[in-house]
Amino acid sequence: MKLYSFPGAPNPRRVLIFAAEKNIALDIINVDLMGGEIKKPDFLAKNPSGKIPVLELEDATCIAESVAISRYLEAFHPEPNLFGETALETAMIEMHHRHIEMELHTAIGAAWVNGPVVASMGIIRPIEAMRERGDRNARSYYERLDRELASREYIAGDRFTVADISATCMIDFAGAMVNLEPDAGLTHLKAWRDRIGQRASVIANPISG
Ligand SMILES: N[C@@H](CCC(=O)N[C@@H](CS)C(=O)NCC(=O)O)C(=O)O
Repeated sequence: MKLYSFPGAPNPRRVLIFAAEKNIALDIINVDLMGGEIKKPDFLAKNPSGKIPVLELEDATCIAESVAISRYLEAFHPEPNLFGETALETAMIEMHHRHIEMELHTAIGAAWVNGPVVASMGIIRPIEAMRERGDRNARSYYERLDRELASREYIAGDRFTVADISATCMIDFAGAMVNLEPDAGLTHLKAWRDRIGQRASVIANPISG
């Protein structure tokens, strides 16, 4: 299986860490993200959204969206389970994962696309009020996570799941590229990040690529 990726990009990194947890070997193809390769017809035929990651199967079927790819991998490699075992656990992981994606990822994404790095690429016109709101919402979500992680070890409960992968990839990206490193005073969030950072799957797939 081929994975279209880019070193350090947060969404492909979610899949790389997920696959590493399950010891799944992927054939990594790094696209020319800056050169606009993923907006050209050849790549749009693989993913009409023009984004990575994309998983290409042996028969050339392409799966986009990091969660869809991860679910596919989990179906074929169920161990270790990362999406939930029982009905209740699956629902709880899904709930926390959706909160991370729809609230934290959205906030960091707004701060990123309206921030100085994207502005310097001249791709879109930044809106400062959107950057400020994304920044505020991300920091407020960090505080929420810090409160939640005071009473449990992982994002969705007492074990490592896909929700931890999505959260760590986005927070690492926010710290490295969006000037949104969590405050050092958020000690429960920091302890969680240190815990996640010790995993072999995360060490093997650093944010810097
Ligand atoms: N919801 C998608 C997001 C994919 C995404 O935004 N990927 C980024 C790289 S981390 C990308 O391709 N950006 C290029 C662009 O949007 O033009 C997923 O989870 O896979």
